[in-house]
Amino acid sequence: MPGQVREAEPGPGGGVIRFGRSELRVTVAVNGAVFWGWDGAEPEPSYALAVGCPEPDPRAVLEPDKDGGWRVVAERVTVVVSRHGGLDVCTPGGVVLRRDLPPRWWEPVGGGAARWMQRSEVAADARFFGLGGRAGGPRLRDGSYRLWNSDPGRAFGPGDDPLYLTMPMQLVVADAGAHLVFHDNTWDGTVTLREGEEGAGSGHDRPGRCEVRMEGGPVRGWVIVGTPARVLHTWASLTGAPALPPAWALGHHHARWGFGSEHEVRRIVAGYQERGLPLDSVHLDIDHYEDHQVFTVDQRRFPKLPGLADELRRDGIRLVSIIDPAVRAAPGNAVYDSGSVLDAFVRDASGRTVRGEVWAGESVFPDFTHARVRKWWGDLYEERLDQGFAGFWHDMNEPTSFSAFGEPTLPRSARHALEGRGGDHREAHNVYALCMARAGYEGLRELSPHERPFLFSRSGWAGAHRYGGTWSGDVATGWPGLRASLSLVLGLGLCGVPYSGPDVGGHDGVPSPELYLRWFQLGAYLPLFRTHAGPRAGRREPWEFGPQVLEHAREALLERRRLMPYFVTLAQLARRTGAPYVRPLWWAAPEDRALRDCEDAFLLGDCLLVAPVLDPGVERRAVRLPRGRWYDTLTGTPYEGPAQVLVDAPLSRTPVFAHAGAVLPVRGEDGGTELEVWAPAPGRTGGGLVVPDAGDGWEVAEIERYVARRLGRRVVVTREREDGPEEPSYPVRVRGLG
Ligand code: NBV
Repeated sequence: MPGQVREAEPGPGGGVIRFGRSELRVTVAVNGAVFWGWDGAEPEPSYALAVGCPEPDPRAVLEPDKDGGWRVVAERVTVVVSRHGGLDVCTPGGVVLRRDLPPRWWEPVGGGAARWMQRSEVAADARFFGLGGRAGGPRLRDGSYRLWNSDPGRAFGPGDDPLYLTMPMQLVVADAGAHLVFHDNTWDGTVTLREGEEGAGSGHDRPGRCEVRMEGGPVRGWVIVGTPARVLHTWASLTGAPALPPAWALGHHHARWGFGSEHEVRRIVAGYQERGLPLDSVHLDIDHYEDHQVFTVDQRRFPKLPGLADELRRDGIRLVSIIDPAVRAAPGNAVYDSGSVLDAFVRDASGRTVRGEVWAGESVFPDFTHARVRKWWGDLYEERLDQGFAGFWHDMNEPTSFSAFGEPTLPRSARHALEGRGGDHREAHNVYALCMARAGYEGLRELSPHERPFLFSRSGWAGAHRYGGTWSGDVATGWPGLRASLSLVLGLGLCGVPYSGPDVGGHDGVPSPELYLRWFQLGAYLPLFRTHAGPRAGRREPWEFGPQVLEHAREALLERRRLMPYFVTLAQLARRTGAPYVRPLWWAAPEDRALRDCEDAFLLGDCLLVAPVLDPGVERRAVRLPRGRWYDTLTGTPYEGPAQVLVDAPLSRTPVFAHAGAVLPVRGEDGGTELEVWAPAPGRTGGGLVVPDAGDGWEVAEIERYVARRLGRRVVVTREREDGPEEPSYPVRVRGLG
C-alpha cells in the first residue's frame, strides 16, 4: 500500500502527491478528464489514447485538504486524496461519486510484473455498465468480469463471459451523477462488481463495490464525470472519434460461412432482387479462401471475383471480405514468405516463431504491435481491393488458436514488440486486435485514399472504434442469444464503440421462423444489420422461413431503408460527439431509476425508442417510456412519460415510439430526403439534427439544425441558421396531430 502522505508537488492541472512507499499523479486535462497514476505511471504510452495525453487544464490546482490530505479542484470535478492514498471523485457540489481505496501491490521476490488490486465504492443506488461486450448486460450485475479477450470456442449466450472484446472501462450511473472510469492497463485482470443496497427506513446504505485485480501493468486510469452524453463525448476526445462507416454499411448485410461459389452468391443476390428486398452488402467468409489462407481466393469456385464485385456494385451491393490474422506456416505461401523476410511473426523467448493451429493449419501470427509489421499487413489489403472488396471483417483476432497452449490463444510467454518497448503476450493480448485494426485501417487509407475504410472486428480494446466497429461474434441461436445481442450492442455503445450488431438468427442453429423474424426486426434498428450463420446453422435468407416471415422481414428491410438518412445522421453524430446510435433508455434521464434497470428497449438517437420483442409467443408488450410525450409510430397514439404502457406487438411489428417534437430525416418514396416531424406537445417546441450523406470520401457535411414549433393545430418547421431561421429545403411530413 502507498503508506502515509509525505508531501505534494503542484504541477500543471494538478500535481504529484508523495507517500511513504509510492506516489500518485493527478492531472486534470483540458477536456475535463482526470488522469491518476500510481508509482510513476504516466498517461503515455497508451494504446487507448488517440493522439497522446491532452493538455493539462491550467485552472485545476492542487491544494491542501483536511486531515493531511490534498485535493484538486477543477470545473466539473473535485478529486480528494486522503493521507493514506484513498481517492474520492466528487461532483463540484462535493457529492462523492466514487471512492477508490488505496491500491495494493504484490511485487514478486525475483522481480517482474507486480500484480495489483484496487477496491472502490460507489453509491448504493449506482448501476454498472460497460467493460466491453458482455452478453449478460447491459446492466452488469454482481459477479466477476474478466478482462481477457476470448473466443468462447462455441456459440455463446448470456451466461458466457468473457467474450471477444473486453475493455477496462466502466460507466457508473447513480442519482448523484454518472462517471466513467477507465483503467488504462492492457493486462489480464478481473473486475468484480457488487451493486449496493439502500437501507430501507432506518437501515444503513450498503455502497456498491468494485474490485479491480490486474496481473500486471500500470496502476493508472482516467475518470470522467458528467451526464452520459458529456462523459462519452470526453471519452471520444481522449480516445479518438469513432470511424465513420460509409452509408452503404448502414444498410443490410448478408453473410454466410459457406456460400461456397460465385454461382451461389449470384443466386442469393437474385433471390433478394426478385423479391424486392433491399440488400447493400454480401460478405464472403473463409470458404472463399484457397485452403483457408488469408489474402487468397479459391479460383475454382470464385474464378472471376473482381467481375462479380463489379456486377454487384452496379446494383448497389458491396462485397466484404473476412480477414483472419493467422498465416499458414508454409514456405511458398506468399504471405508467409513476405512476412518471414520482414520478421513479422510472433516469436517465443528462445527466438522460435510461435505456431498455432487454425483453419489454415499450422500457422504463425503477425505481431501487430510493431509499426513495420502493421505497414506490411496493411499493404496486403491491396490484393483484396483488386479482388473488388469494399469492406473488411476481421475475425479470430483475440487472437485465437485452436491448439492447446492451455487456452486457445498464444502462450503468455510469446514476445511482442509493443512499439519498441518489448514485452510478452500478457501485455499484448488484449490489444492484438486493436493493432490489427489499425494496420488494416492505415493500409486502406494509403491504398485507397479517397474512400473511408470500412472494417469491423470481432475483438478489440479501448480505441478500436477509431478504426471501425465490431460484431457480436458467434451468438447462440435461441431466445437468450437474441437478448444477448442487444446487451452487447448497448454495452459496447457505452464503451464508445457505436457501430456493432449481431448475427441475425444466431450463429449455430436453425431458428424458428418466429425467432428469426424477431431477430431480424431487432437487427433492422441496430447499426450493423447483418444476417449471418455458420455452415450447419441452416439458411438466413428472409424467404427461407415461409411467406409470413418474408412479408414482415421485407417490411423491416424497407423501414431500415427509409431510416437510412437518420442512420447516416446518427453515424455522423457518433463521430462528432461519441454518442452511440443505440442508447439505453436512461441516456437523457440517468436519474430515473426505473429506466436504469430497463434492458429490453433502447433509444435510437434522440428521436426514436425501439421496444423489440425478445420472447416467444408475444403479442403485446410493456414499454417503459422516459419523460415527455411519445407517439406510437404505427398508430400515432400519444403517451405521456414517464409511464409504462402496454402496446400491441404482433409478428408484423416491432413497437417503435417517436419523441414529440422530433425532426428526423427519412428517405421519401422518390429516394430523396424528407423530414418526418412528430408534433410537439401543445405549447412545446422540438427539433432535430440532420447530417446529409457527403459520400464515401472524407468530405465533411455540415450539421443542419431544425426546430419544430406547435402553433395550435399546426406545426411549423424551420432550419436554424446563423443569419436567422429559414424554410427547410426538404419536404416536411408532420405526424402525431391526430
Ligand atoms: O470464419 C468462420 C467463422 C465466422 O463465420 C464467424 O463469424 C466467426 O465468429 N469464424 C468465427 C471462425 C470459426 C472458428 C470456429
